[in-house]
Amino acid sequence: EYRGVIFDLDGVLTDTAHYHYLAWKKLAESVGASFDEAFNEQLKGVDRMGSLNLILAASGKDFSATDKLTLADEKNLHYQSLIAQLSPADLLPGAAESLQQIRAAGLKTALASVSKNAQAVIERLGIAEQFDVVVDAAKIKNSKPDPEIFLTAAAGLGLTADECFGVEDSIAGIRAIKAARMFALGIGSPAVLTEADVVIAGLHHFSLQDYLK
Ligand code: B16
Ligand code: MG
Repeated sequence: EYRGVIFDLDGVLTDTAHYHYLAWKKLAESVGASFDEAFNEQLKGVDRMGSLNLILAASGKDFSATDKLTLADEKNLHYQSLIAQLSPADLLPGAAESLQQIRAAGLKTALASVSKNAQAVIERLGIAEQFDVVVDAAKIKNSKPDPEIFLTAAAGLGLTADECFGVEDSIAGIRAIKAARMFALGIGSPAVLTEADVVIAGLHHFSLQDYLK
């Protein structure tokens, strides 16, 4: 029986995935690396330095550790300017209702985001109080697709992995959920999220009773 639901943030509860995309695209172009939507799918759910390393590898040039830190800061400043005006109106359709549905059914909720900006984002969205546990980059060593973030969230809820299921929009995130041996609900396209157990287009299609075991 499920007793907890663990949510990814970017691309699931709000469309910050689009802002990450815009910020990485600008950075990739500035270093002469090619960048498109398909490549961006590989970056979703991957932490800041991990994403930067993938982009720089595609540029074919060498960058020092100092250059990398400067580039990562540049991307983050651009990203932060894009999310400065986030408000509850930026919750994706069905996001608030899904959280309410889960909590009304007596299940717990956790957030599992590798973003260092996660806490600021949920505060601006007005949903920080809707989570029993928030696990972000500061609390884990290994980015998705490693299962650490989902296992840490389950442990924080006081639950075992098989008492939880995860909700994710990224390939790396679905892999992390499956590596944690949890049921994976994908948000997006079944053609992209091939390893998810069930895929829905968005949380406006979320129905808790469909996933209960
Ligand atoms: P930051 P998630 C991830 O968040 C994003 O999907 C990914 O695109 C981003 O690079 C990563 O956070 C790091 O974000 O630069 O803000 O620390 O999907 O796990 O909620
Ligand atoms: Mg995401």
